[in-house]
Amino acid sequence: MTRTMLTSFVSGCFAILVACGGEGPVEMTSTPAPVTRPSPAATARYRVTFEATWDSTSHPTDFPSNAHFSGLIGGTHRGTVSFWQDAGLATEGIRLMAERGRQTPLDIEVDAAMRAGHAQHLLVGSDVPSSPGSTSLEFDVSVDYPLVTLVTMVAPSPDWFVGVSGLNLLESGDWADRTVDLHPWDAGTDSGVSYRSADRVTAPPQAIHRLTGAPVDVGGTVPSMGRFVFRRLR
Ligand SMILES: [Ca+2]
Repeated sequence: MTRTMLTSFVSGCFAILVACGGEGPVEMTSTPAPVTRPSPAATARYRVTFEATWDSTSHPTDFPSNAHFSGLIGGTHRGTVSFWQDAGLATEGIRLMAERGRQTPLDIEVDAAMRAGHAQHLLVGSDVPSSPGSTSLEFDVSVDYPLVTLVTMVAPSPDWFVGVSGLNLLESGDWADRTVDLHPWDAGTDSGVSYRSADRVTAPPQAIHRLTGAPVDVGGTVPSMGRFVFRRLR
């Protein structure tokens, strides 16, 4: 093979490679492997269990004798709405959930989102009257509304809460089981510094932020106060 022939041969191969790459499977003679992309069921049913682990061992500083969590409240929704987020200001519903453990008016905010087409189901669960303890709640989700927001007040506390915001139960194209460790948030509406601090309105309100330092930290890190375990039932 002369140099010219070799160059021509290599150039031809290169041209074929480019052509094959550019035209895709049209020229392929073997049967292409099917693309395995799970197609999620249109709806799924879940049970979420709130496993509250907050106790005098996990958070020894000033642990209150009546430690508990308020009734779960939240909703299933799509990405066009958020009921709370890191660095955002608390709505009245989030404020009263975090300060008083109330499910209203956060439920009204979810209802409004449902009427506007942003949310699908209101989630209302029971409390954990004494921590450690647990409670669970069943709910439906759909491919159009695969996100879950669910919160509960750390009680007693000024304005501290745990929960998730817009947790996506669709993972890699299918309904997934999820376990989420819950670290406390500060709603930014009450400036109390300990579990039993008297009410002290934060004016102007601060953004929602991670709660750090005493009394919830242990040696500078804040252990989780529990977890949400999401299990698909069907
Ligand atoms: Ca606060």
